[in-house]
Amino acid sequence: MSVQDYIDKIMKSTIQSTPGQTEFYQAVEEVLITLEPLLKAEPKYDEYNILERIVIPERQIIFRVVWMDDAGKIQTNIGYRVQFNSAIGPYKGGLRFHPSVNLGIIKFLGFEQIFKNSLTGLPIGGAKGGSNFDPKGKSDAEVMRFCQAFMTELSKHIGETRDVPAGDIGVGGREIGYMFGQYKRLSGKFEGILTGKGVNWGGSLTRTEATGFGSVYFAENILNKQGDSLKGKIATVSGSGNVAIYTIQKLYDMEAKPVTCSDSRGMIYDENGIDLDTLKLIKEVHRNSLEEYAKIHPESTYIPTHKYPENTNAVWSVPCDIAFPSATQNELNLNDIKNLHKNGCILVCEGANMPSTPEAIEYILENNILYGPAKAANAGGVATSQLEMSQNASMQKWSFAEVDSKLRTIMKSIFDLSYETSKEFDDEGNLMMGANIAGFRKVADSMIDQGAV
Ligand code: NDP
Ligand code: 2IT
Repeated sequence: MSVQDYIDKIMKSTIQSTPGQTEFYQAVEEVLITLEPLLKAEPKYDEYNILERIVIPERQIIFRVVWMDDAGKIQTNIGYRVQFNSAIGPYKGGLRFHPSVNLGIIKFLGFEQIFKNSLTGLPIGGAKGGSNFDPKGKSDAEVMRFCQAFMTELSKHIGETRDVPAGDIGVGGREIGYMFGQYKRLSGKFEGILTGKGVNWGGSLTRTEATGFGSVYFAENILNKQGDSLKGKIATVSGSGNVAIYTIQKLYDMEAKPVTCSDSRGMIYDENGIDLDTLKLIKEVHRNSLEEYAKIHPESTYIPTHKYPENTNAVWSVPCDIAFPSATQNELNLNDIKNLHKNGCILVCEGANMPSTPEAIEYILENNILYGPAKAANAGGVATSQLEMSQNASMQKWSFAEVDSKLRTIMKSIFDLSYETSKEFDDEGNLMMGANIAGFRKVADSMIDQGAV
């Protein structure tokens, strides 16, 4: 069977056996297509049925989460944990709380996590979980009761050498705290079963900042290779959550100017550069809409989402040198990348998971726009989570500077590995191909070593 037929066969059986999981198919197809040169060079992956195995999670847990709201009414949500692949280490990956969450979304995230975690060079397998619970508009007490109910079931499936969840969209320090507290109450043990913990109770310094910082370090590596740097560059950033905020912060450290941010309701364009203190106050402290930013900075522009021109994201119509999609999947489409290209954007660096549509990626590659693919560019978060696990296991606490320096080294090594792998397969600089092949190869070879499991 030709490699193309092998890939088609896997896609077909995936769609047939797991109907309706659109985002999952998108993530699988992207990886399989880029693996083509490796599969041609190494027939052993076909012989050992690696593709057939790798697209099926080792285990998926789906459960009912029942909790009581402030009015005394019983509420119900669905909880998920997809333990995708443990070939190179215990399952590791975030939890997403957002009304859009379904099994297909958790599976796309879990599948990508396998290769991202492998790329970090650290011993962590791939997983993802979450719930269709919407933390927006809920009181702290409601969020706490939900988190406790969620952890009551999840606790049966995790452990510090088994599966270590963390944050993602809608899950930050507050949610990790409530879940950690509940795990401790149930088990009677103070264990590193989650990462992103508070720094007073087992968390690592720099974990909060790590994904955004890492994404900017990755962009700097890409530019350095071209003899360029971030200094003086104008950047557009989408999102205004954990990843976006610390992307913006690190861009200032690197003497670039971030001029946009966004949330689900709208976007801000501030030509003078986004005011980080105001952004943190609105989003981290008050959990409010970005509309508040324009009230504090009347010179900035606020555009509500419903006013975006048909099928475009207003953030990507702002002229920039570099774009950092850092909100959610499929937030940058073909129209958006054409707008960016027209306005002189030279690099797209993905802080979010799968933020660019397949058509946008095709356009990026065809037009030689520099590209930091998500699995590589946003791996700083999970890498630092593993540093948190290391500190927990050895009962140590490292300084901010020490963790930040390790993070920077890891991002450089992910860049180098992706770059060298792209060269090995005669497509120098195609980091998407390089990252996917490098991430896959280590996991696939480990699966072969471990036999029929
Ligand atoms: P947060 O919940 O902290 O922030 C998410 C941001 O994106 C918010 O501004 C939110 O707006 C916006 N957003 C979420 N969903 C949508 C949507 N459907 N449409 C428009 N805007 C939306 O999440 P993170 O910053 O942690 O995550 C952002 C991205 O980065 C995700 O793709 C995540 O998977 C990825 N990621 C996160 C890592 C981490 O360590 N946290 C690590 C690697 C990747 P609003 O405020 O209105 O909700
Ligand atoms: O997508 C991701 O890499 C994350 N949400 C972070 C996962 C982790 O375990 O820190």
